[in-house]
Amino acid sequence: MHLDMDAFFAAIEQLDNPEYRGKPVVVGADPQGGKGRGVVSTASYEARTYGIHSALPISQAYRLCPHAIFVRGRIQRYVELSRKIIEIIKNYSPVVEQISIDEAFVDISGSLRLLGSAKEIAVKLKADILQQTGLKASVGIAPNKFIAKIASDLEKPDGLTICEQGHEKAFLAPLPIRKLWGVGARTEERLQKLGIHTIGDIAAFDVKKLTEKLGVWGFGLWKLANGIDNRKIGTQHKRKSISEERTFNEDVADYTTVEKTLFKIADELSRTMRRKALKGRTITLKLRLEGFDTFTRSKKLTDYVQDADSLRAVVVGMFRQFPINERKVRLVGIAVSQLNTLGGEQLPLFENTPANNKELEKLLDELKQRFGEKVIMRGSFMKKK
Ligand code: TTP
Ligand code: MG
Repeated sequence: MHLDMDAFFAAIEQLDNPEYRGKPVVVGADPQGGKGRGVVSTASYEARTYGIHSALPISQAYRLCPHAIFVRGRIQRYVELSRKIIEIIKNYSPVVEQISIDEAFVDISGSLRLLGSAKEIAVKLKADILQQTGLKASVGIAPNKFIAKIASDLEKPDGLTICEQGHEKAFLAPLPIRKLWGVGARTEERLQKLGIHTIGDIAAFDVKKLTEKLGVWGFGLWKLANGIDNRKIGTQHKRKSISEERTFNEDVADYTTVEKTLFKIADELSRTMRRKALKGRTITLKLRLEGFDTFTRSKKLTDYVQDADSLRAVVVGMFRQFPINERKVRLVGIAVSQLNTLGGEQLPLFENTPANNKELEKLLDELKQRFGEKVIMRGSFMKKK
């Protein structure tokens, strides 16, 4: 079973603010009367009828529907409900693999004798979630993960879609290739040139020819299209990355400002990582330049890191090397991936990492926790009066 909540952030806003119900709600950056610069996190289904969707620039969302209710996210509340939903799911099976804030795979094959058919389980689970949280979920049930995930999306919102064993190929055949994992606009175009429009077209395509055209990846696609996916549902799925980004109010031409912002983000990210006892080995710089061109640069380190100094050094290094050609910067962000929980860490052997720094960061965390964010800050963040 794959379960995915409907318009998750927006549905929670409608839940907590009854006056928003039945209306277009857009969760995301501040639209600032159409001049806002961030993006849409998600939109209620009412707002989607205007063409608003996740990742759309907020200014465009404003243009499409200026009378929508625009709200900033309240991530803590969303996490709280996400946890509650996972707990409810665990009443139906202990094998739950959460894959994002609002979706999870559930292996219900061991629950059938106790709880009834797959469909009965899904109906009860959806009703439980609605009753205990006031939120609606869409569920897909299939013989494997890949099809279950596709199925949960087909009848959204409040959907329940089942693909019976033995019907995998027939179920997939009429669907557009976009539904296949990893097929974006570019691949879609390449496949269409080969006369491929549906998943059924891929399944029927000569596998050798497809592999010639697309490489091993073509073989992967062909297998999925034929309903073959043997991945198990893993319970202790780890979070893959942690990130923070900032959209500037105006495109920034002064790169010192950009670097300072990177410092700030590194500081915050490092604090979050300490709070969650995480460290990471791959550091990614995200850069969006004027005109919305977006780039990422990653670096894999030899050691797992968590401290702000390391994050800063790596991202600023990548930023300085980036062929920016005097273009202005719209957004910067940092992501840390290849995460690991703390303990048993390999300390760098040949680098000079002052133990003092760790102590300092710990102290800063404690101060901020006790006296608030602004009680102490690095000199480089201070504004000249
Ligand atoms: P999704 O499940 O992709 O979207 P959704 O739950 O809002 O809508 P639906 O599933 O009914 O199509 O993502 C879950 C939440 O994650 C979403 O409510 C907000 C957040 N999110 C973002 O912040 N940015 C994004 O680009 C996406 C896709 C999601
Ligand atoms: Mg969802």
